Amino acid sequence: MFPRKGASEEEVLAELEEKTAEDLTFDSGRILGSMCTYPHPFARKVISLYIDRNLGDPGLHVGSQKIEEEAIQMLSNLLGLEKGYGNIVSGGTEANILAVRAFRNLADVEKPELILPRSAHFSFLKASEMLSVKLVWAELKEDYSVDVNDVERKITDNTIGIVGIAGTTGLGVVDDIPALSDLAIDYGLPLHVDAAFGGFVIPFAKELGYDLPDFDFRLKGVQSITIDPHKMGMVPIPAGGIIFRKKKFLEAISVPAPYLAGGKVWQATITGTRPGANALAVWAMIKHLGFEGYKEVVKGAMELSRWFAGELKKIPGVYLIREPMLNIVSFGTTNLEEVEEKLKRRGWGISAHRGYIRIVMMPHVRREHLEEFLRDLQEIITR
Ligand code: 0PR
Repeated sequence: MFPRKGASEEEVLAELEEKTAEDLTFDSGRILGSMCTYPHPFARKVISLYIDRNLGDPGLHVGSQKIEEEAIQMLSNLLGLEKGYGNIVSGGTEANILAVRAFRNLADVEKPELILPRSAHFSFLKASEMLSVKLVWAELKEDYSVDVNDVERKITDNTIGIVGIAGTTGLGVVDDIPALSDLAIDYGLPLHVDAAFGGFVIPFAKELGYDLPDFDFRLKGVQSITIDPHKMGMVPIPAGGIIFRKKKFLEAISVPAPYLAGGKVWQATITGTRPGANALAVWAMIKHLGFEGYKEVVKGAMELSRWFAGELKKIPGVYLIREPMLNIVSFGTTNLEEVEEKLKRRGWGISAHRGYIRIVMMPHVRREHLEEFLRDLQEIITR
């Protein structure tokens, strides 16, 4: 019911506290299966300072728009591009939809088809439905990366583009993007890389010496990349990123918004009115942590995941789905569904995929949390 009379702030806050008591919180250490984390305090500060900025009307907030642009350039640089074109958006879903939209709008085919790995995120189902693009699924190999030969077999005259994933949702697998890039060039098709998760991990992990495939604009077939600051970038939700190699992709999805304060403005994002504060927080976090700062975060997360994978292997009845490539460790157990149920009942926020449990070493996950989790797991399994 919409209340006729308002309540005091104290009353409302008390009710909120009571109702959210059911929520799991990141700082409790119980959330182990999420790709989100407790936002960095500095990002929170920036958000609260600039909460009123609207990038949907950049003529009003000219400075903020320039900052968004700088954030896009810094992300482009991270991804091996001197100048990129894109936006800070609401998340990986919007970014992926925008990439498919650009590919479709630029392709001159009647029945557009997109080839993507079986491991692709469900956001592509939304893109498919909204944009009337048929999804053509490519099979995975034994190591759960996409079978590039199968991708090639599935190319037709109706193909508008190819998707590769740099950090799959379930297992954190990085596809063979170099081979996909070569294929894309051979067939004159654009390649989109979904690095929603991996974008803020792989560049740092590579410098730390982890052996991971190239995945970004350094590969000439890659035309667009999704990279989400609200995952490993530690920026508050919503903050996704879409970067295109060329201006034509952004132009292909831009519509005119003629009456705004800035005069005739072109808008490519799905959302109209959209948070400037989050784009500013992306910029501020990159400036504040720098490459070295993010590298430290990734170092901790990668080391923790290697240690955790090793510990899991010691528990009889528990097996890894594959050796982790990034900071995601997924494992199966005997009586998996029962184990999942019992873990959840003990208050663990885990992500139960079909056939395995996914643990994501986000910055809020610490070794002591995982030790407690391992004890619970062992207890449940040996009972
Ligand atoms: N691409 C990939 C590879 C993803 O893993 C995800 C989200 C997306 C795109 C879509 O991103 P948005 O959710 O930002 O639109 N992957 C997470 C997942 O499905 C999303 C998530 C995050 C789920 C936090 C749960 C959670 O607690 O696991």
